[in-house]
Amino acid sequence: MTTHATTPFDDQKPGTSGLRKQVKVFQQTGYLENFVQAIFDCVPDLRGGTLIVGGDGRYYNDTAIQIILRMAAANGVAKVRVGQGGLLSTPALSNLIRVSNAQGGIILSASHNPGGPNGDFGIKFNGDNGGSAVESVTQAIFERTLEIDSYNEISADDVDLSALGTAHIGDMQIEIVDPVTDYMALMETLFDFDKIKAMISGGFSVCFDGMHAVTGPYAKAAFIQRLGVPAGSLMNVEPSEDFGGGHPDPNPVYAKALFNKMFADDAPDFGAASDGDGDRNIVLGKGLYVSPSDSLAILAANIHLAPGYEEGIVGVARSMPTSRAADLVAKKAGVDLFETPTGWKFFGNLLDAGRITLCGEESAGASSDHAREKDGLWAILAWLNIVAARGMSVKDIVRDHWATYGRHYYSRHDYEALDTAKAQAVMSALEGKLADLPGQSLHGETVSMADSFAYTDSVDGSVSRNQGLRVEFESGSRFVMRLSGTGTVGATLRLYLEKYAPPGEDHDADLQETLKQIAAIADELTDLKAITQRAAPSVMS
Ligand code: VG1
Ligand code: CO
Repeated sequence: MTTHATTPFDDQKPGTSGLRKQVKVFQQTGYLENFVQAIFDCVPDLRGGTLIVGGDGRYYNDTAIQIILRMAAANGVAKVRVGQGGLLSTPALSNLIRVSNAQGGIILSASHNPGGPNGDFGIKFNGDNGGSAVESVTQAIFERTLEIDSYNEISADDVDLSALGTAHIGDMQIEIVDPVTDYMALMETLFDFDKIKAMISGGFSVCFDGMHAVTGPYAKAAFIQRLGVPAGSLMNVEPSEDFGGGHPDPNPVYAKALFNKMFADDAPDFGAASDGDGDRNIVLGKGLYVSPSDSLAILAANIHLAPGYEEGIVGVARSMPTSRAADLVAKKAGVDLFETPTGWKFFGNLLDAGRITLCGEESAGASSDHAREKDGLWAILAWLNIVAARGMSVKDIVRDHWATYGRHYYSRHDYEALDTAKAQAVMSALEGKLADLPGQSLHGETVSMADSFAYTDSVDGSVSRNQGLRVEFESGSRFVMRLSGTGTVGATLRLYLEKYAPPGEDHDADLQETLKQIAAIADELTDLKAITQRAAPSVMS
């Protein structure tokens, strides 16, 4: 074993989803190693234990895995299970931790951020429950990165990850596993594949966009091999190091090809896409995009139609900025609704404690107690199972949901790559006004509540503050503003807009038009456009 020097870095506080930086930053001597050594130092159970490693296949995935393998061997890990070709989707890795009784896993991904030598890279540690490490662990890892000045590594040749099998570095065993098998076995226990298959062979057409990212192999196994979807119905299902030069974020801008297809005259019955690491999903019907917040609510209202959820749900959780559509479903079902800060890690404790069955975020992530990560393909299969069980189109299911519960018009406006100081100035402008807002009337809307969201974990009692600014109105409308924790260039400001139309009211109005007034109030209170010098958001989803 050799010990190498590493320079501690003081700027690598991980964000919502692990440490994400530009590839160039990760390529600095000792940078990745610093973070990885901090993981081994802070999670002593890994010594003598099992570790799962894999990533979304982006540029630097292979290099990083070889480094991690040599460091794992030097730090006394007994066994590493790694996905063939270095690939593992985030939900599949989460599952593999659980089925392997591993002590943790390292996910190499920057999710929806672009890849390639000039793109982004990321690393995240998940604990033995399969979920993102809790804040106390991520904080300990971060603090450790600031103090260590060396890391351990065994010198060894690169391990061939291209074929299934076993290898060794020192005393450590490396098992190269198929990334798809265990995941598909889990899906088989949850959904009625035969029913979905019968619907597809009856002429129901499906289109899936893998965005050149990690879900390609999973989609081929599920859609082509298991469900009989024609191969030509799948787009971009070969993973590539730079995601085909694209941005693997399934939104109307970056998944434009899919959107165009689903809004064309000859649109398939069902369209879906997943992001870089396979944890997010979007679902579209003919001429309709299902808002992720609505998707969570509709899953909550219908998931009992899938065999794995026959007994119904025990509770639902959503991130704070996610629309309150799911709240109404939980209320009607008589189960608890939890509102957590943005970022999947906050769902873990609730899932482990058996308090919730489903959880989701407005950013196109949903999942259930089958995993401890959001799970893109799971959500897509859940939708297909529901469509098959109800015998209704996606559009009719959505419209029926609105007719029953009302519609939450909802949109997120992202202002990307802002000057950090300006983005902070916008947040401060609003924060300074919060206390005086209640009771004020703005453009005919009266403020009922305004605060900086703080969350108390009902399982372990931990408190997370400053999780976004929210302004609610008596009409039931609201807006939320927060800074992204996953961007790597400057700052990204997210403005979340929501307006509720109860059952019986118009549910067909233009989305952005409906939300215009709330957006204008947000702008007026923050001077957003004047401070950032941006006339319009970078992305509206
Ligand atoms: C974004 C989303 C958040 C999600 C996070 C990680 O975070 O808003 O809902 O949990 O990405 O998703 P932020 O801090 O940039 O708003 V993923 O698919 O990148 O694991
Ligand atoms: Co992701």
